[in-house]
Amino acid sequence: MFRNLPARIARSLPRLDAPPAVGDLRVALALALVLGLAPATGPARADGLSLGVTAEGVAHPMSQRIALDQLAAMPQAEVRAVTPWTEGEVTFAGVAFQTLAHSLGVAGGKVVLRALNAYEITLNTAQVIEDGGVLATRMNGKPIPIRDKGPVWLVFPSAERPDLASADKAHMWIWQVDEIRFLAQ
Ligand SMILES: Nc1nc2c(c(=O)[nH]1)N[C@H]1C(S)=C(S)[C@@H](COP(=O)(O)O)O[C@H]1N2
Ligand SMILES: [Mo]
Repeated sequence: MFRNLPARIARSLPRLDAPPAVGDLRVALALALVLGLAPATGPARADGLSLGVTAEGVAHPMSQRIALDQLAAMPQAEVRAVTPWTEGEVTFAGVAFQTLAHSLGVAGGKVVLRALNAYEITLNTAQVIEDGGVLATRMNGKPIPIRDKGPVWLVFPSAERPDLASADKAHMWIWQVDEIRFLAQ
């Protein structure tokens, strides 16, 4: 769907002369501007090059796929992590889960994360935020190949908080994330 993006952006960018009625609308428009996105037109398609983001039950529901380079254009966060799946201490960078949630006007409720391998799990949005979750797209400065659990991996600052990588938190480290769906709060 991104092949036609320039034309689609031109047709679909929010009107800047119309003041947003409510705060929710303002953040939704801000996100749309940051991402430069057109609304999704078809069913989400796993392609490993983009991330599906859906928000239901918010003032302005949305469902669209975000290209990885558009994710990289959003404010980036960095975490240092030690995990059972990596060697030594690694540095992850990407969009903080909190940044994405707040951009959409989502403050709580549940979130469903689905991976390229169809692994799906429902987490508590506030918990992911509190634990410092980051949607990592870079590991030690480099994009993460699918075979190394990329291109998007939900990670946590386990270097400073080893409990975040313990057995009872391991299920939160979803790799090969393909789709994030925020549910009604
Ligand atoms: N994409 C994806 N992420 C995933 C999983 C998975 O099957 N697919 N399993 C989760 C679970 S339940 C755990 S405990 C940890 C560790 O999985 P492992 O023990 O198979 O390495 O990864 C989590 N992230
Ligand atoms: Mo697990």
